Amino acid sequence: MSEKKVVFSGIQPTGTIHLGNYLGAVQGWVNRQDTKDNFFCVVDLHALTVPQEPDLLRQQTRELTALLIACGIDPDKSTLFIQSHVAAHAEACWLLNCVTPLGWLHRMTQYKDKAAKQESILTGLLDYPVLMTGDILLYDAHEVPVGDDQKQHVELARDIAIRFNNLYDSPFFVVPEVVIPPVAARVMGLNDPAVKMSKSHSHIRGHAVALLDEPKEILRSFKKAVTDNHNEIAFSADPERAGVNNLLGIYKAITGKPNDAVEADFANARGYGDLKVGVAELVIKTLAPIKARYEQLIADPAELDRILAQGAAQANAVAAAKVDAMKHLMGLVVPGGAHVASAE
Ligand code: AQP
Repeated sequence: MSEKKVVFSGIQPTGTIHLGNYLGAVQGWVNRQDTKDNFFCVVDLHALTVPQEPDLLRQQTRELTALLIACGIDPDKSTLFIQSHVAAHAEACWLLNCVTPLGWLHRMTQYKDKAAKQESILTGLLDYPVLMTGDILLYDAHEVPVGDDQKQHVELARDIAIRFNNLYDSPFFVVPEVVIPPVAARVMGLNDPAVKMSKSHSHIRGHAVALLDEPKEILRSFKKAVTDNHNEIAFSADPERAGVNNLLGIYKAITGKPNDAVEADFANARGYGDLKVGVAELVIKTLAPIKARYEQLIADPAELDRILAQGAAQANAVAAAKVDAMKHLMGLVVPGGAHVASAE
């Protein structure tokens, strides 16, 4: 058996991923591929928790898969798959619903934020963290690398795992740890540095930098980034200076340099204009090879289908056995279930 720690992480196909998704999540996934046993999932079932246009969702799901590979996810090193291709995810969600107190879900801040923006709140939106818990627990993931915004959901997954173990069989589930990136855990909107950069705000011009944006568009978004009147290029925790802090944080996350080296790179800048152009040029240079590789992949649908089938088969081999064992513990008759009972 592999000694490597198991990692699970997911991303929603709700639009082209942006610099926040890339620096807060995907870049870390890519960098840990050789040292961990990774499951990376395009979580299309999660996307359904708010209304979607069916053809567009299908298209975005394929595009996101291609984009993840273009970013450096290697399907021969990591298991890359679409959530709805592995039926165990929906099944695990139902089973875990039946051990999760409703009050735990009402406390989730992302639910409260998203629900406040919906005219009619779907049950799935409230249940989103339970589906996510199933995603993680099915693979006995030790680590869940996510941006800061998902921390509360992983903590809930831990609580549900412990509750299930206490009710049925300890230690049936591995209790997962959240892994937050040391930098870029929360990339903020360029137009409003008080708000997290988000796919659902991408329609606001200048808010997000999508990974497939044209260089001209990227430069324009950075040039328009909201800053302040202090005219000092330095990291700061002052909310008034969040815009400059965000620009420096993006630069730091890409270069991997410490704070003083980042500030030194801008020591001769004539003002925020130079800072904005400097960060934009670095982002453009970083995204150019990703965009080129993406164009090749998306032009070859048969190869994408092959990769997706391979990922689904690998994920299914793990998840189907785990969900059968869950069913058995909870008192369900698993078809041909002697193998589950005899594995005890
Ligand atoms: N602004 C961000 N900074 C750092 N990390 C971020 N992530 C998202 N936004 C930022 C991380 O990206 C991963 C995938 O996120 P997701 O697509 O599954 O869902 P999300 O967190 O809801 O991302 P968005 O862009 O805000 O999407 P919408 O608008 O559709 O809800 C996660 O690890 C997340 O933490």
